[in-house]
Amino acid sequence: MEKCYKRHLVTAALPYANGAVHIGHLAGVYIPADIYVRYLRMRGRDVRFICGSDEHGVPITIKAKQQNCTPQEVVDKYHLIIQDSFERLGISFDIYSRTSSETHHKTASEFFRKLYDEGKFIEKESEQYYDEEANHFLADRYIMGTCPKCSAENAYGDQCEKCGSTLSPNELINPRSTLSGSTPVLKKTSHWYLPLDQYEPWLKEWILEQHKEWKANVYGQCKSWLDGGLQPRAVSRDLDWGVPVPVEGAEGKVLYVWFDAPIGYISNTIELMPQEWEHWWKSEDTRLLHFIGKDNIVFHCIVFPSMLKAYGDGFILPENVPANEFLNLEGNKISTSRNWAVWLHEYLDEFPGKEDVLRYVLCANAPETKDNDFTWKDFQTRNNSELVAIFGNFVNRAVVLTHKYFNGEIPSHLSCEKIDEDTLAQIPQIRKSIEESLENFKFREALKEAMNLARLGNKYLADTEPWKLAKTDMERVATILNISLQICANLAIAFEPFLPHTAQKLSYMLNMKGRNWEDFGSDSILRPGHKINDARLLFEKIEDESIEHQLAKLDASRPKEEAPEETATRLGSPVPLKDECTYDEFMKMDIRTATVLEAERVPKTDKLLKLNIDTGIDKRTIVSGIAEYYSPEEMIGKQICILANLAPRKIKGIESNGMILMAKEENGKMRIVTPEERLENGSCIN
Ligand code: B3M
Ligand code: ZN
Repeated sequence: MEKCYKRHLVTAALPYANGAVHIGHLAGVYIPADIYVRYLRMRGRDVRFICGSDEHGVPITIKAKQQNCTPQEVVDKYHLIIQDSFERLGISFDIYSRTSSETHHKTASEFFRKLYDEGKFIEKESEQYYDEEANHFLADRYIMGTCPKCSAENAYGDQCEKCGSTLSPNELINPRSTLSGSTPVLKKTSHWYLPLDQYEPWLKEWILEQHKEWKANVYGQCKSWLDGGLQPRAVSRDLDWGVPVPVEGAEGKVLYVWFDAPIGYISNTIELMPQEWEHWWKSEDTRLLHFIGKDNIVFHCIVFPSMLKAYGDGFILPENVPANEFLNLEGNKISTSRNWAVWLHEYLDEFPGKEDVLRYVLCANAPETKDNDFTWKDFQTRNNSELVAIFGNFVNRAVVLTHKYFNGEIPSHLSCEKIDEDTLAQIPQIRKSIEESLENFKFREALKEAMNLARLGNKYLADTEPWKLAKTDMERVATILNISLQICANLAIAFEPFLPHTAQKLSYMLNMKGRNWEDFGSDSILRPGHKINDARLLFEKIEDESIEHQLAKLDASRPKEEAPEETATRLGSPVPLKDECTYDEFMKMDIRTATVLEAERVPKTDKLLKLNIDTGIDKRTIVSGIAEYYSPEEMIGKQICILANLAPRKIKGIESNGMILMAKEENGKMRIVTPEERLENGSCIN
């Protein structure tokens, strides 16, 4: 932070209201942004933290079609889920609004109109795919086909989710409409374009010369876009959901979602501060920061700044755009459509009181410089061996011993030994490292440093062992506990940005009035004689069962097409062999024939069938992820092969006893394996 800014305007990417928020969003955007904002507030800075739902765009209209409801109903539903879950996690927005609001429609519409009136757009006719059966132009995701880059079959008109390439609909091989399934035809339509090429020299100077300090991933992406040469970009779409293009004769056209969404930052600021918003957006004294994920870099560093530049009128540009990479889940890319995700609202329901554990794990593991992986095992380990064993344990010992020996009153700091001085001297150093890391958007580092403070406390108690001195040297015990409690008080301050619920619990326990960053480093935050409250555990151990439950839940939607070996198949190379297994290991598996007696869909899932089968020895239930490939009717009466001695697992609340053997086709489709001719049920296969 070189320049001394008067105000800090911090935005976090507006989540699409076509689904809930998951851990990938949190680790990439909202947790770092919230830590940063809480830190700035503690430093006494004038900050506004702006966010809201992004409620336009094709994915929302598609979701509405799938769910047989209106786009408004879709966004109403998810806006509330998202808003509520952010609040429960303690993401401290000053405003969380939505782009379907009147203020936003007005702001976005006027923004477009000014650029239009000033001739900042070019109008171009082009040929776009049109679905003649549905009478609909096929914007972006309404069209699917084979990816020209990686040959994946279900690439969207704007992007291939398999290889990540940005596409335009005309590049797709064998395009088809997602509305009717028919082959679309090309039809002329006219749109407005922002001529990004005209802004290229200015962008090159502004980013490549003046913002060399941006994170390497951000700078690198910008450089590669700029080196590749910018093209005019359409800012309107043929669609009936969004902000209508405010131009005569533009019926049936709306602003492209990526044109209106970033204006949402402005509209939401207007809603928050109708009188003062211009000071915030149009003053060189404001520092504007956009927290986003890496897929949003081009829009925030190139498109939106060009829009603001085109608009003029004193709008400031972002001073930094700390974008993160992606978080994977158990080795696979998070996928909303395949339900391969940990959803925030579900987590909050299933782990009540553990908001900060998620904040901790996602920050400790944030994909700051490269993609990272979230695993439930790591979640458990970080909770049990870091939060519980280090932080929680230290605080608990300090508080319990104070009650035991001093009736809950802070004892005086009486003696002074080298270990006391050395320990206390480290606190201001830790503060300095945390500050430096936070100011450089190194949140993992910063959190590690904050944990070092807890480690310091733990080690101090272990080295001084006050419980052993209690019989002989109460003066020494007093000093040790005084110092330990000062460390606890410093912990409450240090963790406020990262784990606000914990910081609050801890300061309640210490009966601390406020948590003031300026006190951080002090050895006398708590005065002798000050009475503290009873000890309460800050963290609880997470048992294996709850991790297994989460893994089983994920298993029900384990990606069929995303496993690495399958990617290899699609690219034309064979699936690599798994590691060697011994004869004995194989013989442990009891594989048998069985017949399906009954089959039905598991309610509220797309992939699962519940099957009752006859194994020749018993009748049992198996839940299997085959609903995508077989209807219940098709399955009844089929002879199948099952792994009969697989440990039972609960899937969607149903106990599944065994697994159906399936073979995977080249295109990722699964087929059941059946014996060449019908056998007795229960025949052993080996
Ligand atoms: N809704 C995309 C996303 O969530 C988009 C961000 C808008 S920020 C102005 O990735
Ligand atoms: Zn592809």
